[in-house]
Order: sequence, then structure tokens, then C-alpha cells
Amino acid sequence: GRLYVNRVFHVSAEKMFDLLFTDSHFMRRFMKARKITNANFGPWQTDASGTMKRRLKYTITITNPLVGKFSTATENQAIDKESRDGHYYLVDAEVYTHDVPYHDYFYTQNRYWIVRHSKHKCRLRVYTDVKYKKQPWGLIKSFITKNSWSGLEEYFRHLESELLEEELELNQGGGDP
Ligand code: YK8
Repeated sequence: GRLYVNRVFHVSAEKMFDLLFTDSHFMRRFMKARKITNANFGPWQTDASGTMKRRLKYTITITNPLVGKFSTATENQAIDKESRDGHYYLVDAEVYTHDVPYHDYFYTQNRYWIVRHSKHKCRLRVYTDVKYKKQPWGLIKSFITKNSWSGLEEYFRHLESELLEEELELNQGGGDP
């Protein structure tokens, strides 16, 4: 896998979790900028094993010329049980893109770590892996992987820059330094 985001933000761990994993203004704005539409976010629910889970469905707009312009996607998020509110969050997100070529072969696993640094700071790490449900022919596999990495890199670079913008806005206007 690859580490796409690894940075300390002047934002509390709790706030970072809210920005990324609740129906926040930030996420709505970001999705609008990415042309992610038809969003349907299920509520966080605790399953029988005590894990918090939710399911998101949306339509993504794709810029890769090899692929159609849109794809529906399903994202299953789970909060790891080791997570401690306000201190440490580990969110595991599996993303299935249903309408891209070879969609039945692979999915993407994104792991978001939010670790408290101090009262008003946290570190965000996003670790990504392309996973295979069945093994395609070698050439196809490298084709899928290569195209996934480039799309993911661009997505997370954008997410990071929007988070930096949000950090600026949150820390302006005479709040606690
Ligand atoms: C989520 C991974 C692969 C996919 C795409 C498919 C190429 C198909 C390969 C052919 C277009 C928001 C991506 C990047 C679409 C976007 C997905 C996003 C960024 C040519 C063989 C959507 C995170 C996420 C996970 C997986 C990404 C797809 O929050 O290359």
C-alpha cells in the first residue's frame, strides 16, 4: 500500500473526525468540488460485535480518459475498536467502484488514522491499498493498480489541500491559539 497523507494539523482529533466522518459542511463542500453526487450516507451503527459501521453510496465523476465519466460507488466504513474518542481514531474504508472496467476484480481499502497530538492538534495519516477479489491476468492487474494509484493520489492531494484551507479558517478569528 501507500501512505498518501501524513501531516499534523492544527485541529483537534475530535474535530478532524467530525470533518471527515460526519455530514459536515466541509465534506459537503469537498464532495461538491469533486463532483461527487447522489450521496447517501447511512448512519453510524454498532453491529453485533460492537464495531461502529456505516455505508455510503455516491456517484463519482472520473477524469481518467480510459474510463467512463461516472461510476456509482459503495463505501463501507468501520471504526476500529481500538479507537478512543478524542484521542485516537482508526477508520477502515472499503470502496467499491461499480461501473469501471474490471470492477469485479478489485476494491480500494483506505485507512484513516487520526491521532491526538495536543488539545488542538492531531496527526492524520491515510494509508491506501488496492485489493483483489480475484486474480486478473498480470498485465491487467498492473493496469488496474497503476490507474488506481494515480486517481487516488490526486484525490488525497486535493483532500489534504482542502483540509489545510479548513485548518486556516478554523484558526482565524481569534479562537484559542
Ligand atoms: C472515496 C480507485 C480506482 C478508481 C479509478 C478506476 C480506474 C479503473 C482501472 C481501469 C477511476 C472517493 C478511483 C480512483 C475512483 C475514485 C475512488 C475514490 C477517490 C482503467 C482498468 C472515491 C475514495 C476513493 C477510493 C477509490 C477511488 C478509485 O472516498 O481509478
